[in-house]
Amino acid sequence: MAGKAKNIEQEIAELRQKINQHDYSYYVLNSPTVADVEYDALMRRLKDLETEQPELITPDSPTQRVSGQPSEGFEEYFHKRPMMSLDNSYSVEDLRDWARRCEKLAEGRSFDFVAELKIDGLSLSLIYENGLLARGVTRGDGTRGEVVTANAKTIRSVPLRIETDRTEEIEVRGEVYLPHEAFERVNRERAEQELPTFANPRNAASGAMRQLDPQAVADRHLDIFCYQLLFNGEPAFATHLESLDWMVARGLKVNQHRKLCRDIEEVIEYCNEWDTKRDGLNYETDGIVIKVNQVAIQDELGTTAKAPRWAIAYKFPARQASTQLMDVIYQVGRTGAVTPVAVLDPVQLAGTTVSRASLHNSEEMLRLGVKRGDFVFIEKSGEIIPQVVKVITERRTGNEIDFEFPTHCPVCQTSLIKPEGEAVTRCPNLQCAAKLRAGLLHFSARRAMRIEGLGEALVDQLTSPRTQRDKKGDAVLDETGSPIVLPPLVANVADLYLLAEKRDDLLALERMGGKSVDNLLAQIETSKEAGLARLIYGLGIRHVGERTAVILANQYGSMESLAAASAEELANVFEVGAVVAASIFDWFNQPGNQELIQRLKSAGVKMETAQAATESAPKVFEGKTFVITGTLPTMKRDDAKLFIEMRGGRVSGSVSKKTDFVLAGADPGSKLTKAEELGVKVIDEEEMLRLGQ
Ligand code: 1X8
Repeated sequence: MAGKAKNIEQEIAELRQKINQHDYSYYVLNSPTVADVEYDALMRRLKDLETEQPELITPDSPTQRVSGQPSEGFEEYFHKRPMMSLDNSYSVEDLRDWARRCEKLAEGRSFDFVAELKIDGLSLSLIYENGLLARGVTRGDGTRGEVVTANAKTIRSVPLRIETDRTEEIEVRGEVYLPHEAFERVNRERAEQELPTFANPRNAASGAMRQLDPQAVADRHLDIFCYQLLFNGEPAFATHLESLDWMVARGLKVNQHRKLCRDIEEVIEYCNEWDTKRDGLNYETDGIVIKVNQVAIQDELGTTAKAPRWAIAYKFPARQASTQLMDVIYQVGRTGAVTPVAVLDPVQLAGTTVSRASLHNSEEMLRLGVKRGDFVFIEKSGEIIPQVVKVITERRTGNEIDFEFPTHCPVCQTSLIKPEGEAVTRCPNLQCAAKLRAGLLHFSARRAMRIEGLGEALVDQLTSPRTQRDKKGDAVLDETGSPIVLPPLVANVADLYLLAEKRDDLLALERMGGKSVDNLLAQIETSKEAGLARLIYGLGIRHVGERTAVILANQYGSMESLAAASAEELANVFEVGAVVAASIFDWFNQPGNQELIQRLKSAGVKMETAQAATESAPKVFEGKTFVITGTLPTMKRDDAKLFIEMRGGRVSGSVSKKTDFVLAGADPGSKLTKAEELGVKVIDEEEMLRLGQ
């Protein structure tokens, strides 16, 4: 028995080492060394062993990155050395002045500057005790921060242990940020769930760090760049560059862009270089941080109450502009959400003319306090659409007029609703034309049915009433002399599939030549094969994003079974919660939606997945319990589980006398041993597939 325990300990140690190595390659070096499936298998094996022997779990085990229950609040922590902010400079003259002050205070001793990118995120202090990550602390007010260790651990580039013989407390400070693609994903998902979107990556990152649920933080995919190293609260080495090198060597993530500069002119050159180069990065940088490299000189220069004198932030020229807010229009989205959009006096900003900016929702309008006629600052950062960031109250004349957020839908005049505690105002009318337009655009989007010829201008025409015209293009009049008005060509997504019969009507639309019509009709035809997941997503059911759509398609195999599912059944689907389940159930039970599905089906839109055949498979595993262990040769564990469940079987996590089959792959865990001890039948993937025929 002692021998076995020793083996498990050793295997656990090896697994952790491998996983840490892969994490480092992937998250710090950005160069993966292993396929996802292999990585998942290592992680699963480690989790299995740790479940079996929980006493072997250590706080630095890779399984502990997302652990613990949501907490009630954060503890306070006093920083050993204040976490100061930096003084800002906005011109090269500011920089030269600063350099002169440094030289004066250095009293003739020579020193260098180090220039690094200033990351637009939030500061975090990581405290290691005996090499182990003991605490993650926010900056707070600079003196006192909040302990957010569980959240810090979800950042995959943060090592949970540093290899070192040092016995002092090691403190690493850095900037937590959200890469652009993570930011865009977070906002896309929030929009889908109708939560307010974040104005910029910094807000999204700091919002995440203050979450009480570590799982929610992990989902946001934060990252960090480390920039300062302290041993027992004191600068670690004689120069800043040595600190950076030490951190790099210990596997901490340090931004690769930095420059040792002999004088301030070199620094200025570097600042100018990055003002344009910054667009190519996948994270936001808002300037350059310049530090005196030699710690002895830093000490000589000292600090003011707020900031060190030995460092300064050069801020890139703001991509901000001021302009006048002429009006606010209210756009109604696919789900009926009403979004206020500022109409601006057009202004040049970072190379484009901006005439619209988002105001997000009614609460944001209140926060900004905008009035019609106000001069406002607008800002554009990275790829993000322009935002109104501030009202210039100094420029008010007294003639500005308050906005009243509409009480009725600007398109269909239905009374709007704003549920208590939600930021979003919504039009509840199911037939609202604005929703139809937005719904058609969503249905045809690239991620859904991919009908690319169906742009906004065309959707507007397709959903508007038309005037009947004769061959010459003149309006046809009725006997009273009024033009004859025809109903819109498209009243729902199923009508798109009738357009092939209405070529002439399409040709009569503006900017629709024979070629555009042919292209459009070809794309509509092809979209029939988009597949069940894209179709489910394209229907625009509230809370059903792309990922949920894929899960539902895999689980149900056909639109018919999905439409027949009860809310309770839906809520039991892996990763589909009660709110999402209720929303799906409601959608299928709203008047007209079942009919819509029938019409899509008659039009020939594909409504089954490839595996749907298995849906009708005989329930050959009825009443049988399976346990899966190890890595299967071709199937993912979830797929094998689905295969079994679709045939009426059940998959359990642990082997007992009641288990009928253990499905074993490569590197099976202790479950296989247990099965053999209990005499449970062990099968491989091939045999399972055969039995399931
Ligand atoms: C803040 C930041 C620093 C650095 C980068 N980004 C920041 N936001 C850096 O040193 N490379 S230093 C700093 C601070 O001291 N408040």
